[in-house]
Amino acid sequence: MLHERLEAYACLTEEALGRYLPETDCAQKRILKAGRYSLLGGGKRLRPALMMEFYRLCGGSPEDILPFACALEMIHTYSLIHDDLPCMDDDDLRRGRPTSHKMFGEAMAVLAGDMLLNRAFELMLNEPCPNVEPGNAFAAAGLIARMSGAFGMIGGQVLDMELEEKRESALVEPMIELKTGALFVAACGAGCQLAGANETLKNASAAYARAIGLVFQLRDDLLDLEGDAEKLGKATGADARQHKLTYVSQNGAAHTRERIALETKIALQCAEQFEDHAFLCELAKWLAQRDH
Ligand code: GRG
Repeated sequence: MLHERLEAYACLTEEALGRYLPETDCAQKRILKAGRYSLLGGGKRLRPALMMEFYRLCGGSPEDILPFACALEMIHTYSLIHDDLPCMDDDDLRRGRPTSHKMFGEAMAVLAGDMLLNRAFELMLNEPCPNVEPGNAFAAAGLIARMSGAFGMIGGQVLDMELEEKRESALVEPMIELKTGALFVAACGAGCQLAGANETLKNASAAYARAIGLVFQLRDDLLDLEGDAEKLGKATGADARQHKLTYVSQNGAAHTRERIALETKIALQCAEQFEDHAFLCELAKWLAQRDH
């Protein structure tokens, strides 16, 4: 059931992403080509799936909120393009293909990321969502904006840079919570908010998101250590090569697995606050042992 529903959400998302960023015959078409290359080039589409699932659990039909689900995927994709740049992680491969700057050059990759970020906000503001109350749409866009910025994903990237300089192990968990966790909080929280869910459900979704965000990143760290580069679509061993301070380098693989198990248990408890929680539970368990 998990993989069928993930696939259904991914299909909905991909069809809409193609529509929301069409190839257009204009003088500046190179930027659209670069944006589409990264946006439509694979990816698990986890954040849109989470947003649509929480919206469904709170009483809505997933396709009602495609502009928001696609906006979040655009923000996620922009962060990956920028994260791969020579001035950041300097990676050659992403989702099994050359990174944006390898394909289009560094300047165009910076612009492609910026363009996707702007298009995301344009979608949330301009694309009609007739079954969503405007107040809920504003609040969801506000949450997504905050979780993408200095108190969310970008803040996490800054902590990651601070970590490289200061090597303060106390920064590792806050860095993960922001850099990786914040977009999961945005996905789950926006799904609930767009449906007008009550505070109890919104809090449960935030706690679930926090737990799976940690599980996701710890699993990512383990995969970098011992995963299969072909399945992952990117090189492994980067953290060790760059002497990065990560949860795994700090605590070891065995303790990391124990922490993953603990956070998965927390995620399952949070999921149980929703009536039809099978997908959320299966997703949390899969994230704890994924191989890509
Ligand atoms: C603004 C210059 C500038 C940079 C932004 C914020 C940022 C740089 C980077 C953060 C991006 C990042 C690598 C976050 C870590 C989370 C992570 C492991 C993302 C990969 O997510 P998946 O596995 O990717 O869901 P797919 O390819 O499946 O979509």
